[in-house]
Amino acid sequence: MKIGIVGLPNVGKSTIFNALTNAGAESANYPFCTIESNVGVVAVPDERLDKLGELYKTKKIVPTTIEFVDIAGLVKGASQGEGLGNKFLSHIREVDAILHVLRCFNNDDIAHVSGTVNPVDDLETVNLELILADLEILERRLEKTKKLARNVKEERKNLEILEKLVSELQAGRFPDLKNYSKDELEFIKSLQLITTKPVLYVANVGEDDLGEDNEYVVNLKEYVKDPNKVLKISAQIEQELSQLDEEEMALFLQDMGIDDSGLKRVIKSSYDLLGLMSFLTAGPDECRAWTIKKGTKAPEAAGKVHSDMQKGFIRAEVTNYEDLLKYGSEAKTKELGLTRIEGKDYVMQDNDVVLFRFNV
Ligand SMILES: Nc1nc2c(ncn2[C@@H]2O[C@H](COP(=O)(O)OP(=O)(O)OP(=O)(O)O)[C@@H](O)[C@H]2O)c(=O)[nH]1
Ligand SMILES: [Mg+2]
Repeated sequence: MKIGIVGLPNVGKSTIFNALTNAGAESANYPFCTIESNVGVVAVPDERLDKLGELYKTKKIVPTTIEFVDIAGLVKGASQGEGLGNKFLSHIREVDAILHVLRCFNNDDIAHVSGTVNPVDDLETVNLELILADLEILERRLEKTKKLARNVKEERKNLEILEKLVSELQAGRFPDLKNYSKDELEFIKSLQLITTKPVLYVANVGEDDLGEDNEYVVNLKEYVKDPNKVLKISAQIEQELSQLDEEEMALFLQDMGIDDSGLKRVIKSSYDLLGLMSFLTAGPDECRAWTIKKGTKAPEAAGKVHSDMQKGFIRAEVTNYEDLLKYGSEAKTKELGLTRIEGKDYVMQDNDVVLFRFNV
């Protein structure tokens, strides 16, 4: 999974990126500090893997990973070349989801490009630039497709979709994906439009504002409407947290009255937003987590592990992680009838520890 970070300059994108990835990207108190994009990969923290590792005396633990891409700041008029322009958006065309960072902290020492802190205005500014950048791409594609559509039937369908997308963007809003069929969505995905990707708005608040929502966050949540799409984080605190070991982190979080680090919350929200889950494989050689879409059936999940396992899929032997932990071994859960044999129509569930049987 890949996640791209967007926002105005100097709002804390690189600070959050660093806190999440420990990648040490440059972050400083001036706009356009980031010019070239930064890429960092993080392991998705999963305590189940550590527990399984102990149980199986595993040689290797392999968490699933997420890649974050931190890019330059967008400003009003970027599509006309203002600031650093918008060409750098190409670095996030391939991502699965967008983190849109909004400044929700007061600090006179940190310059705001428009002079006042107003996350709703900022959100509209950046979203408009994303819309304009996608329109640029669509208009070029539209020209090409119009020519092709004269002879190719398939392209006539695409032309219709392109026109519908353009009209939504021209009206100043992100395309509503509910209005498109599954086939149409497939084509839309291939266009790599930023405005059709799921977005998580990150409210970057001051260190004292993690408890109750400050006025900026209240306004932002009201504007965005769906509270699940707004995640409150203090970039500065996350930066400090990322320097601590696990024990110190737990104490620090307790002191601050928060449950989880920003990384864990970003990951959890992104999984929810994208409809993802992970299943586990476990054994003495390796304990590993695998990311799949919710609703994935066993053979397709097996294909994540190895394409042969999907091709030659016979069955899945599934044990619930909690059961495995409680009874201490697969032999015991088998004896108790808690390890189930599932066929090709089985839909993978949370906490499944799986052994795929296959034949090639
Ligand atoms: N007080 C405070 N300062 C912050 C916070 N987050 C970021 N900053 C500061 O704001 C400045 C800009 O942060 P960056 O992370 O470089 O911002 P950016 O969005 O990557 O900026 P560009 O790369 O220029 O687009 C730095 O001096 C940070 O230390 C925060 O939560 N609180
Ligand atoms: Mg930056």
